[in-house]
Amino acid sequence: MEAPVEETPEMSRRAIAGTVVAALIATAIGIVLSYVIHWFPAQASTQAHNTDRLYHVLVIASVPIFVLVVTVILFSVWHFRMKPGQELQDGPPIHGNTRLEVFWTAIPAMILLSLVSYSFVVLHDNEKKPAGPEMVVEVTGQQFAWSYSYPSSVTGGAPLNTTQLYVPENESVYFAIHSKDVIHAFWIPAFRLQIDAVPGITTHYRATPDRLGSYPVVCNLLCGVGHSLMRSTIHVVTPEQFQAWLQRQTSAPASAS
Ligand SMILES: [Cu+2]
Repeated sequence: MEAPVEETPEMSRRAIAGTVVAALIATAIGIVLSYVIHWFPAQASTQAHNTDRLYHVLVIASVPIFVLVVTVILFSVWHFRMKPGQELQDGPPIHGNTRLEVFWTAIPAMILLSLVSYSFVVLHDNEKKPAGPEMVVEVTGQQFAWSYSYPSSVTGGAPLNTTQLYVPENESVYFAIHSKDVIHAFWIPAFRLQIDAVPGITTHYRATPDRLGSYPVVCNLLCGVGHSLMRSTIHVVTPEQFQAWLQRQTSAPASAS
């Protein structure tokens, strides 16, 4: 049988140093990957910027913690593995370490508390009523389509019922969301916003579109056989284009679909 190799302090130090370097490299790779790969669709609202910033803060906080935990586990498995000749030996009887336990409870608690506070601030900001004007759009989910209604405060005349969703850039939109049958979820991925459409109650969220273009609107709650087809498009246009669109819809209601 092979004799157990006694480890010198020098070997131990070298093993720890190598592990620390590997952990730092893994952390850097994790954080860089979260930036270089575009994981999400375009950001088309101020809320999307806030939400994605929060996501990046969470990633930057989580990657080092994940790497630390995995590194300690892998290092312990490898460094303290059973060596030939130790088959019948038991580990040292350790009952605890109060200082270490206080430390590893207090630090994660502080990290969690700060992340929770920051998340709260972001969500609160996203839901805040803007100082400027706000436009209301009524959204109705029904198996298996979305329809929209622009109240007279927007049209200046009779409410406009349509299956098209146009909103002007840089103006806050208050989506009041209803359902006629079952629970749906009104999701605009490019805005990073989603809320359930629930029969009997009105839910809402606000968004300030800040990027021109057309983006998918998706029902994100299984609502029946046609759920996967329950999609629509939101068009973010300039205020002038929005007014022109409104004019076309209200003057020729027959073509409003
Ligand atoms: Cu659905």
